[in-house]
Amino acid sequence: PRLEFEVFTIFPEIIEAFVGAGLMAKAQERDLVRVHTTNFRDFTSDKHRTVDDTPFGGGAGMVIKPEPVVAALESVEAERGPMHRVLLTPSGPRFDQRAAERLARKPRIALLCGRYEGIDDRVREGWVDECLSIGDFVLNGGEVAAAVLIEAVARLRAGVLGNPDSIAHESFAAPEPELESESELGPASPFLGGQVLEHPHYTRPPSFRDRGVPPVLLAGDHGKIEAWRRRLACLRTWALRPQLRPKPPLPPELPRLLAA
Ligand code: 6GU
Repeated sequence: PRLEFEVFTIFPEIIEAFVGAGLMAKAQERDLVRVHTTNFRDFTSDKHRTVDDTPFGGGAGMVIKPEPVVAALESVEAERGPMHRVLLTPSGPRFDQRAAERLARKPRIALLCGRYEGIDDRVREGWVDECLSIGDFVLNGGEVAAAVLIEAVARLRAGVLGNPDSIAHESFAAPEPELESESELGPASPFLGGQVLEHPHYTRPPSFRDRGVPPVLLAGDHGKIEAWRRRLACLRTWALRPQLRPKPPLPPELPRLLAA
């Protein structure tokens, strides 16, 4: 089953450059993913193709007018079918791995990218299924956030990732049907939401500018290597992601995971 994104923006070239390279380009060539872009400006009716206007009530900045946004949505849905409609806005709930997994189960996703002070809020009120933000910082527009979301969601679909082998054996649990298993943040761990950071990785040379590699990785005992990796994943998550720490009562398997 193919995954389709419909991106609505006044800068389609940002999205097209992003999906035109690397694994996103490959996934599109193989027709695992399709990304369409629609320019709000093509749905204006004045000579200057105006998409924005000053805010009612005054204040700084400009607001994207509702008419071209809704006209663009309705046109694309009439042509290519209904979509799960996502508005990218810094005021939305945080986009995280759980949201990526949820969106990876949708067949068609619309991403609405604001610019300026945002899109007239009546669009959100009447024509949007959910809002999402990629973090507590301000971007000039939603295009980079859309690229982040597309990459995080598309790589969960079967076949999109470069080498599924390298991920499958790192996962602590069986993958969901049609979803690739995860590496950096995986399911099934004692941490909140099952999310755990990946263990450290090293490759040749075994000594680089006086810095060695943990000896257990060079000794060839794969049982010990797996135990070390699980321990380091737990330690890293505990130390670097305090918000993912399990709340008491601690899961009984934790002491064993952290034992040397
Ligand atoms: Cl989704 N949009 C914008 N403009 N800024 C953001 C964001 C989104 N997420 C974090 N900052």
